[in-house]
Formats: sequence, structure tokens, C-alpha cells
Amino acid sequence: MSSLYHHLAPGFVERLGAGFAFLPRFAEHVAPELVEAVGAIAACAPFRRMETPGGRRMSVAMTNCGACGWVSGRSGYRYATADPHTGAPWPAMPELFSRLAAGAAERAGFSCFDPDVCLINRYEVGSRLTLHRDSDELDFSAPIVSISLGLPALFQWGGHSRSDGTLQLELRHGDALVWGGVDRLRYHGVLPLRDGDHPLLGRCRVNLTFRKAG
Ligand code: MD3
Ligand code: FE
Repeated sequence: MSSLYHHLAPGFVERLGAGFAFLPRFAEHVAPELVEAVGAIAACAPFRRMETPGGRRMSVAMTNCGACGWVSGRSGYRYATADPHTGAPWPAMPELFSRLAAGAAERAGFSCFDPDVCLINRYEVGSRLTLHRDSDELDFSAPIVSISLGLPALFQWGGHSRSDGTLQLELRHGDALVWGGVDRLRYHGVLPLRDGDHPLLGRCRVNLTFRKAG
């Protein structure tokens, strides 16, 4: 599907649903700065593979920046103002991150998006995210903005019921997605990362998701 889009210049917006927009290469021009900022964040709040409420270890490693961060553990999923790993507040969200997220949201028709969380997911070869919905936020009127970096991934998205069929979209370095309105609670996931070697990130993929949690 995305092979139709990736030759297009940044600035192109593909509206795939009333509240779902695909912005190929939206963040490509600032990707090196984003990668550097992720390194600085991870130096303070290290990537860790969190435990699910069911006691399994996720294959994706995560960290956060912003006023709060998404955490998972035996007691469930929640947003926390401190990193349970260090006890310290999460690193501040870089200006570049919030500006970029607001810009992507604006392009998709959501004005004044002011995220308080950036969840950072790191996929190694074989890491995946099973089909789920993002429903731990208090305010579903705000969209979620995602930015992909590094190796390409097959993203799958479905409907409002787990059993609805899914479509696939390949997400590449610099691509942005915006989900809001009626599409905000769709099921989605990421298939196991295929091996490759990315010039900036090597054998991994990093995804930033910007949220309004509180
Ligand atoms: C559709 N991340 O962190 S980003 C997640 O590539 C997550 O790491 C994936 O799903 C990743 O929760 C997918 C695209 C995305 C993010 C949030 C959504 C799609 C979404 C929220 C609602 C619907
Ligand atoms: Fe999600």
C-alpha cells in the first residue's frame, strides 16, 4: 500500500479515514535530530522491556519523555509522572518533539494538539506489538500522532472490534500517522520487525507516539 506513496514529496497527506491521516516522510528532514534526542532521553530514562499485567515480558523496549509516561506492570497499564525504574521524573519533552507533533496533527485537521507524553518504542529484529487499542488516556478528543524512525515495519490496523479485519501499511523512516476522532480507538499493531540495516539506527526501529494523557 505505502509503495504508492513513498516517492511523493513530503507535504503529501493521505486521508485514510475521517480521523486517520498518513503523512509519508513528514519528519524525514529532522530525523537525525530526533534520533539524537532519543539517545539523550534514553541516557536518563533507559529503554526497558516492560511486563504485561499477565506477567509476560513485551518484546518492544520502551521509555518516555514529557510530564508523564506510559508504564505497564503486574498491576496494569497506567500513566505515571515518575519513571518507576529510576524514581525520577521523565525527561522533558524536547521543543522539537512537541512542535513536530502539533504540526502533524494540524495537517490532519486537529488544531492545538499539545501532547504531554511521548512514548518511545524500540523494536529489535523480531519485536512486535500485538493488536490492541490505546485506551489508557483520559481525553479521547485529542488525537495520537506517531513518527517512525529506522527500519520499516508492517503496521496493521483494524476496526473497533478485535475480530474486525485488518489492513496493512508499511511505515518507513520519517513517516507520520495521525489518529483522532472516530478513528481514535481502532485496533492496531505491528508485525515482527524484519532484519535490515538502517544508516541511522542499524538493526532497529524506533517509534514515537505523542499523546494527551491527562
Ligand atoms: C491507531 N505503537 O505505542 S504507531 C503504541 O509503531 C503503538 O510502535 C505502534 O501502537 C508503533 O501504542 C503504532 C501508530 C499508532 C499509534 C497510536 C494509535 C496507531 C494508532 C492509536 C489509535 C489508533
Ligand atoms: Fe497503540
